[in-house]
Amino acid sequence: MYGLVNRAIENMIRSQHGDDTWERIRGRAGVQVEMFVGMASYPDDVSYRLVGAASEILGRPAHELLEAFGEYWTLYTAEQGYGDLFRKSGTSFPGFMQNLHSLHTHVGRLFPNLQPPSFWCTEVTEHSLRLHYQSSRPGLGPMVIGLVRGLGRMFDTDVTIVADQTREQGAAHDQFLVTFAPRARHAR
Ligand code: 1MF
Repeated sequence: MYGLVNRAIENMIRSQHGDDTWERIRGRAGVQVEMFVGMASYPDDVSYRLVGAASEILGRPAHELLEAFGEYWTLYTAEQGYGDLFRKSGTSFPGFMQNLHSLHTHVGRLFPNLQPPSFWCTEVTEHSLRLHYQSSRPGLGPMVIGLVRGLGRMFDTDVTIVADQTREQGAAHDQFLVTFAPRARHAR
């Protein structure tokens, strides 16, 4: 995975738990790299080991950390110069969701080592949709829940997301039921 992902993991841990905890997690994960380069490719294993070690040291299940990381990723990348990418990919939450695939096609054209997952939507109504997620990487469904929640925050939209079918349970790919409503503005 691109170093940008590992850098985001590192930043999240450093900002929430401090530098010492990060060093312990990095050590437990057996990661020798002291500074991740955003545009360099690292084996996926590095990211999985970091999440596993963080889970042990922080005493939180990996799925919880992945979910938190998904939410962090949307904020982090928007802040790290990918804000334009987000703005070009949609002006509303449901619009963005339906553009996730073209966003990855676009990023994949710029960065040839990207192994982007596929996202597509079915059963779209005014307030709900079914999100399909297919990835070459196992176990990252919880991260998608966080990513979608992060997008909800970005678009001031209340979002509920529930995993409906999962690869762990034998489905061909993960599916989520997403309901959403623009957040009511406070009158004043
Ligand atoms: O293969 C990869 O390295 C990879 C890295 C990040 C593939 C996908 C992603 C993004 N994706 C992470 C979960 C992957 C799960 C999986 O593989 O099954 C999050 C996708 C996403 C979902 C909802 C909303 C927003 C999302 O991401 C937006 C995004 C996607 C990619 C980038 C930035 C924002 C990106 C940009 C530059 C990259 C790598 C990824 O590489 C760099 C970095 C710095 C300099 C040059 C290239």
